[in-house]
Amino acid sequence: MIDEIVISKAITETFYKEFLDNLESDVIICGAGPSGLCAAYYLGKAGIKTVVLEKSLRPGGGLPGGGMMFNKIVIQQESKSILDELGVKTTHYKDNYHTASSLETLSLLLSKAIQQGVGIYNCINAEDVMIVDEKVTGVVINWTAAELARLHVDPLTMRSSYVVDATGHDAELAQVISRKSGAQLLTPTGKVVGEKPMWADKGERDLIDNTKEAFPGLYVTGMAANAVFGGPRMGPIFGGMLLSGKKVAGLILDRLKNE
Ligand code: 48F
Repeated sequence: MIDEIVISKAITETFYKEFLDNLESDVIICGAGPSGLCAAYYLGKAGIKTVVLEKSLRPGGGLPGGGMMFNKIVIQQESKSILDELGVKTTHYKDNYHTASSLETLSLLLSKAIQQGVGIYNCINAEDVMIVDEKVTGVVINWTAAELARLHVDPLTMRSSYVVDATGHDAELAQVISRKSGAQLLTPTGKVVGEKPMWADKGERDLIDNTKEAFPGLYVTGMAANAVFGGPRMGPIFGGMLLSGKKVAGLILDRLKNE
């Protein structure tokens, strides 16, 4: 016999046990697009307690849509080893270009990150950061549903040693910091510089340089990195997103090791 209340208890108890444990972690990554998930996979693999917050129902950001809903992505040779490691099938197209299924890439990034022990929460919006003594110490969270319905509901908080802004083009966490009175980002202007027009080659190269700390305790990866430090957009070439995620994981690992 199947009891409806047992089902309800199983879901809520299992969720909250894990959620309570994840209220404090080493790294919180905001945004489950390709860069955020790739960072999560490498941090999880290194044994770092990592949490990913995704405001949408469906993780993946711009990944499943490929290019204009043709659900393929292009990656360059330099990033192919990441997809190889995840077990994603790639096809050589020509020269430096390989293709892959955007859906296979998403499903393997997501499942491998979860298998490395990363706690991934969809439907949760990181609406703000906590800043204590001039350093980001965590995020302010609420259900996306509360935001969508414009409900006046006070948020909760999650604490971590480092926070990663992987929120894509809008660089939501860096933006929210730059709106705080007196806060200066580690950019040439002290503010979000803003994304530049499409230029795939430069965008992909700048992205790696721009993947770094943007405010004490806050790192930026993926499109958020180019938005914050002023690199071009690059369209549906995803190698840079993966390399950026891997780089930010490495930078944070070094910081954690040296503490
Ligand atoms: O936009 P998104 O895929 O970011 P990305 O990892 O990758 C960019 C590419 O998809 C593409 C591109 C390729 O060349 O340029 O655009 O930089 O994923 C960002 C994710 O963050 C979520 C959002 O729903 C998406 O899934 N997100 C955005 N703001 C928040 C958030 C927030 N405040 N809290 C939680 N999740």
